[in-house]
This record gives sequence, structure tokens and C-alpha cells, in this order.
Amino acid sequence: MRFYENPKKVSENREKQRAYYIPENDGAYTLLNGEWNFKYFSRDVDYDGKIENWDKVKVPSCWQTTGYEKPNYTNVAFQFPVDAPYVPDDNPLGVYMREFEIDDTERKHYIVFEGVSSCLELYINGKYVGFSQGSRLQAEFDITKYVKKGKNTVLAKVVKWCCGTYLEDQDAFRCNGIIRDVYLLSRPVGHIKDISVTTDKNTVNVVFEGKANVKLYDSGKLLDENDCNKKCTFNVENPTYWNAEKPYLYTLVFEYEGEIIKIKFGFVTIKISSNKELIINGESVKLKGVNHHDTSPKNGWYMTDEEILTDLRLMKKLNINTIRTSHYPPTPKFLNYCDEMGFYVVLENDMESHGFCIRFGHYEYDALDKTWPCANPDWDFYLNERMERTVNRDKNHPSIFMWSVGNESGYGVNMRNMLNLIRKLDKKRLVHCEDACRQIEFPQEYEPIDVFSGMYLPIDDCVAYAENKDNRLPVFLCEYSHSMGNSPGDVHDYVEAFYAHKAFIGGCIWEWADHVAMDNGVQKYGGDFGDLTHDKNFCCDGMVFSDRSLKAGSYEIKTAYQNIKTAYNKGILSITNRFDFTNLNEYDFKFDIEIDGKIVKAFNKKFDVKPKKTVKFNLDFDLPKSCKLGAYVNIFMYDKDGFECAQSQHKLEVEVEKITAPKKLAKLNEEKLSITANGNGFEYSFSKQYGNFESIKINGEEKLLDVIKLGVWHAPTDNERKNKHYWGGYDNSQTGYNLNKMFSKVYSCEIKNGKIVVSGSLAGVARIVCFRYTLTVSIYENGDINFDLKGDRNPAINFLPRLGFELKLPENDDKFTYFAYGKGESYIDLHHHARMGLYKSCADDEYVNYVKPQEHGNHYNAKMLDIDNSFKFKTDSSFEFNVSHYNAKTLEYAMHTDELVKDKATNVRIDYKVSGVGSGSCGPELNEKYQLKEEKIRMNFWIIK
Ligand code: IPT
Repeated sequence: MRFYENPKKVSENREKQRAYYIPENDGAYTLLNGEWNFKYFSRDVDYDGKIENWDKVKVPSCWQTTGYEKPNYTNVAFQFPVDAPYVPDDNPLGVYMREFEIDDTERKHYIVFEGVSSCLELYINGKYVGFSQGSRLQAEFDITKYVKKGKNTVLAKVVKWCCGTYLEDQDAFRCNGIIRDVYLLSRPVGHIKDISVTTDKNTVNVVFEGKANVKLYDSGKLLDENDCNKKCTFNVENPTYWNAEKPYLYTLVFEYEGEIIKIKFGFVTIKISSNKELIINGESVKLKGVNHHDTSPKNGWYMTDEEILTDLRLMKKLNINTIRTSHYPPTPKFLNYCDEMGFYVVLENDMESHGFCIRFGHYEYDALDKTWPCANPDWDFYLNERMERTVNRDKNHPSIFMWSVGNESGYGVNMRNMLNLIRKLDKKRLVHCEDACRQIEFPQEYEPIDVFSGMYLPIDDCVAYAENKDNRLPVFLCEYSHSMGNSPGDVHDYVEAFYAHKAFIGGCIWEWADHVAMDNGVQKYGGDFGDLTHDKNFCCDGMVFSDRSLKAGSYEIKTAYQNIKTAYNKGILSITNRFDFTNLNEYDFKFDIEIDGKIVKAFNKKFDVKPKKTVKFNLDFDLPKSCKLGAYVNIFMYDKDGFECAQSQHKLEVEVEKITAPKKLAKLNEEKLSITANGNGFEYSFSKQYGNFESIKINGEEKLLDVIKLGVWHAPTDNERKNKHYWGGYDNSQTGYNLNKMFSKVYSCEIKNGKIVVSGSLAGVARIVCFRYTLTVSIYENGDINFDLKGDRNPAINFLPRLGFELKLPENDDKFTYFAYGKGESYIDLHHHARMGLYKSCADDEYVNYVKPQEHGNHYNAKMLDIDNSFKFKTDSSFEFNVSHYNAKTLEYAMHTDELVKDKATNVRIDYKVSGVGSGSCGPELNEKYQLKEEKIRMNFWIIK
């Protein structure tokens, strides 16, 4: 056994974990980030203690982003055989070395590593100091006796794998190296060690190791001062409580022999009420959260302060109030920012051993098997050690309201021991363990947990659990709404369910940002680097793109999470305040009345509305009797900086004028293979062979590059990854409905009562008919065309991706105006971020740069689409449309964006319906109400010349 393969001894000479702080007096802190000497060995055994030609690397960094190793993304699978606690004999090693100065040998000197993957062996001036495991946990070493005045050297040996790697099987690119800050602390002899700050009503309890003068400040104002030995208490009259909306912090300043340590803390109370609500400071709170991984397209696991702040600022803008630090503690600074900016944090231990699930070559959650670390007695010590380090590092953060023992690690007695350990260390915060809820063999209700935690559970199951009076626990979804690619389509429904059910306290979307590895400007993922095992693009599942730019799904989440809920009924608008601690009088409201895309009235208002209360007011506007496209009221909420925090729209009761059909039909000429019609400025030819127009000439100009087709296929979205194999033909000749390999059959095409009537069907190769229809096409004297489609969907197929007409227009006929949900893409289940209105766009602007190309750019609930210099589509009901320079096949088969080749055409889809996007790649199947599932299909629209 190598020394790093022993789960019973995972450190040597490391300091006992204390609360995180950095002394602030001059000279106390020396950051060692920056250029280090570095040497990479593909086998640790090849290092003989001598290195002559050092490379230079920046620390912190990862071997995989500095070119020493190729990026490897794997989700569940370990990178090596499952033979715990052993790791491969050929274990890569990185040796890091640099110099540092010490100018005072009368003091105590420490070196702190905030994160080293997978583990660290430390040498100072050539002498072994100790070692430490735990990639995202802090390792502090007392190096006083190893240093000398003047120049010193630090050398860190970092191996790729150790037994701890079995506990760090998180779903992400696997990275190694010194991944977080490294610094020296110079401290007075006899300095303070651990500090713990808790509050109880008006009292602040301070417990610490050592002696100090302790001052308590409120916004720079000294409240009290004490000379303390090991502990002291302070009283604060009427303290201002901390919450995520108004994060209020007090400061304790500890002074000992010139050393100054500041601890910011907050007053906050957390409990679950008897009706299973989450109560923070006496208010029932809903958790509108997200899972945050440390991921940077540039630096891998290392996130700079600026990158962290970018994430947190953006989360605030997207109305997120909760973060689960999936699946490990972040760098401590992250939590300082959470305290200051206001987030409720679920702080997760660095613990995941998901890979045991697939050790037999299939996925099986047999986590009661003793070989899993969660149940194996050999691992009990190590699991508890990790948990203790986590809680002790972060216990003073007011933002943390719940501890989590880890993720996807099974539930055995070792996990229960971790839960009990948290209970012992922290009596105030809640405790989370999703695995405890997963194992039905355990009476989960009696386990030491505070929430019933699930992943990706359907809304109905959550509601049933929450409403069952026999259940002790509220429901918290530690993961939901898998935001992979074009999605999520279900977040709005989940959030409404949180608000409708007291014991459904919220959840965290999976996940914050796409993980990618950049390769010559192209975003790459699993399988792109000759990986032994990988999970393709399953890491590209962020609610924001890897560069933190936003997609429609980001705005959909922002809207679902917004802090107002509006309604409209007969002239009366109501606005409900969904904040828990904020009056709406801190915001400005603007209202637009928009008729046929024109704003006919706009006004601003302010409201005094307490949390959870509703205000109603009369719109006070004389609506016209009718309009041409639609009348709406738009509502916008702005913060004091003018940033739009919330928006919504309601339809007004104004009748929309119906399209009047021209009086006379055009004369049709029937030939062997076609039916033609000519008139003033138009010449049409309808193919009897294919049952649709093959030529539409307007003023002598051909507007079709191909015959118009009926189709049901689109390039599958990431969230259709399971359905895609059911719908399409991919793997072999015997599975899938082959909807992507479609035949169109025309049984008859004839003229009846001056109209063209087609009877036809669609079917995938080697499969039954999926859609049988009659299409009646009326061509009018002025050139206007009406399409009337009546059809039957074959119920043997669960539902269809879409159904509608596909047109190929000339390449430059790609600019258009539309009246539908815009701007930006919208789907039946992803349109709350968008508003009905009149918009202009073009095919290129409709393109969305998803990491794996896929269906995108749809517009839901369209009433009109007017292509510049071409024709206009209109309807009295609604259709969905899509305009793109890419065809479905190109998008379907391209694995990366650089493989996309534009068509020399503009592809236009006019659809009866497009199924919703959902979040089914990991979540439940698309909700039936968003599926194109109806058996009787009727669609009517016009092409107006
Ligand atoms: C779940 C994991 O907890 C998370 O880390 C991530 O892998 C996510 O799914 C998928 O992107 S595990 C899943 C098998 C439910």
C-alpha cells in the first residue's frame, strides 16, 4: 500500500481545522500565488528528488488547463478501476517549488493551501513537513521549525490520485494541481486558533482558543469591547437580522499582540415550522436556488476572485437566492461574498462516490453494499474527518443555513455518523443528505436529517410528499430542472408549486454554468481528447453558458424566480410581493399598454406592499373594441439602478379581427404532375406527386428552392437525449420510429370545388404511419393561399417533436417581422421570459450557440410572420415558427459548433405545434401538457402574398 492509499491515515502534521480567517495586520499574510517552478511526471515513481530543468507555471492552476494533461470529463465513472482504496500504480505527479522570504523568526509561521488535487506532500527547505488529502479542503501546516531568516523554499508534491479520489467523484472535468490560493501566515506566539461565533436572540457568543481583546462593531461603530480568555459574550440591543435580501453583518475584531482578526457575522434564525415551512428569522422562505460548481473555461477548477464575483453578481440579477455548493466547499472567499451579497447557502462536504454505481458495468444504486465507503468501516474515520473539517472551516458564515454531507455517495452507517457529527458540532443549522432519502431500506423519516431531499423528482411526487401529513420533513429538491442546452422548460411550474405548498420549500437548479474545455476557440467536452471513459456533453448543462453569457433558459429562470407575481382580470391588475423581507416600495414599476405591437400608453407607479402582500389597481384605460394582432399590458419592475428585475405580461380583452378570405378562388389548371394557378403578380405550381407547392413565383421571382414539405422532426435538444432514440433511428434497424428518416406518401391529390385536396401520410423508414392527413389548399384570385390541415396522429408513438410545414426560401429572404413570443426563442414551456409583441429579426440572429448544436430559435404562439420581400404567414389561431440558415440534419449530426455549415437557403418552419423543451435529460419526462400528443390535429393559416 502506498502512503496515500490509506483511508485511516489521510494527513500528517496538518493543523487541526479552525474557522477560516486571515489576520489583517501588516505582514501577517503573504500570498504565494504566482509563478512557481514545476515539473510533471507521468509516474510518481520517476521522481528521484532531483529536478534540474524546471518549467514555470502559474499557481493556482490545473494540469489540464496548462497543457500537462488532456481534459477528461466524466460524470459517474471513475478514471481508474474500482478497487478502493487503491489507485493506479502509474500515478502522475506534479512537483511545485518556489522561494519565499521570512524576516522574523520570533514569530509562528504557517503555510495554508486552500485546495490541492488530489493530495499534497509538503517539504520546506528540503525537509518533509507533512501531507494532506481533501482536494477542496484547507490544509494548514506549522512550518516555524523548518524556516530560517531570509530565503526559504517550499516544495509541494501533488499526485493525481489518492484514496480520497474515491470520495471526489463529482460530475465535472477532472482536474489536478494546486487549484486554490496558497499563502503564508506570520503570527505572534500564543496566537488565537479556532474561533466560533454564534448568536442567540440578542446575545453573541464567542468561543475561541487563546486570549484577545475583542471589539464588536456595527457598521464601523464600536458597540462593545472585552478582554476575553477563551470565551466572551456580547449583547446587541435590537439586532438587525441577516437575510439573503438584506444581508446585515456585524464585525468582531480580535486583537492579540498586534495581530488583528476580523470575523463578520450575522444574526439569523433557522427552523422548520410545525407545518413544515422553512422559517428564517420568523418568515417563511422559499429557496430559489442553483447548484454551483467551480468551473472556468480558462482555469478549470481555479476560479479567480473576479470570476467568482461575476457568478454571484449574475445570480443576484437572475433572482437566485440560494446556492448549493455542489459538491464540495468552495474557496472560503466565495462564502464571504455570499455573506455580504446575500445568498442562502447549502454548504456541501467534499464527498461523492457515485462511481461505485457502475462498477459492475451497469447502473445500480446498491449503496448498502459494504464495499461503498458510506458503509465500509475502514472509511468511517475518513468520512467524518472530511465533515469535521468542512464544518469547522465554515461555521461562522451567516449565509450557510444547511450543511450537506455530500452527493451521490450512498447511505450507510458512516453517512449517519457524519450527520450525527454535524448535529454535535452545530446545533443551529439544518442538515441535508439526499442519499438518506433515496434508500427506502432506511426509515428515512427517522434519520438525523431536516429535509426530504430529492433530485429531479416530478412535481406531482413532491407535492404528494409535501401534502402527506404523516411525513415529518419538508421537501427540498437539491437538484431539479436540468438546464442542459435549450432548456429548462419546467422551472416555472416547479416554482409555482413551491409557492402553492407550504412544505415544498424550494430547490436548486442543476446547474449554474456549462463546463467546457476550450480547444482553438471551440468548446469541447467528454470524448474529445481521447478519453478512456467519458460522458460526452453531459457537463454542458448550465443555466448560463460557459462564458457566463445568457440563454433563453437563463431568462426563463430569472422570470420564474422573480419577486413579484402578477395577475389581470377585467381591468384590475394585481401584484403580489414575493420577497420575504423587502417592501416593493424599494422598486419602480412601469406599465405599457401595447396594441398590435405599438405602445399606446405607458405609465410609472410606486407601491407600498409588504412582503407576501398583494396590491390591486384599476388599469384605467379605455380599450378599443378590436385590434389586428393582440392587446397586452406589460409590467416591469426596476431596482434603484434602473435594472429590470422582473417583468410580466397579460392579455387584454380586445377582440382580434379575423382574416377575411378574398371573394373568389383562382382558376386552377390541372396537368399530369401539377396543378397551376396564375394571376396578377403570381404564378404557382402545386406538385401532385408531393402534395404541396413546388413553385411560388411572385412578380416573376421564385420564392421556393424546394417543394414545401410536412415534417415532424427537429434536431433533438440535449433534453431529448432519451426520447431521441425512441423517436429517431440511430442504433440499429430495429429500434426507434425513424422519424428522422421520413417518407411522405400522397394517396390522392385532386381539385374539389375549386380547391386542391391532398390525402397523405408520413412514416419513418421501416415503420408504421405516424401521421395521416387531408390538406385542403385554397388559392384565391389575388394570390392569397389558405392551408387547412386535418390529421390524425398515430397514438402508438408517445408524442411528436413537432408537426408542421417546412419551406426552403432563397438565402437572402432571411429577414422578417413577426408577432409572437419574442424576442429570443420561446417554446410552449419556455416563454415566460418572452412577451407577445411585434419584433424584427433575421436568420442569423435566431441562431443560438449551444455547445452541442441542437433545435433552437422557435417562436411560440405566433399570429403573423412576414418575411421581407417575400410572403407573409397569418392565422386566426396561432402557429409556431422557426427561421434558420441551418437545416435539422446539420444541427442533429454536428457535435460541435465548428462543424456547422450554413445552407445556401433560408429554412422556414410553420408549425402546428412544437413539443416543449422540458428538462428530461436528467429530470422527468416532459409534462404531458407540453407534449404534442393530441390525436386529432387541425391547423389553418394563410400565405398572403
Ligand atoms: C446528479 C448529480 O448529483 C450531479 O452531480 C449531476 O451529475 C447531475 O445529476 C446530472 O447533470 S446524478 C443523476 C444520476 C441523478
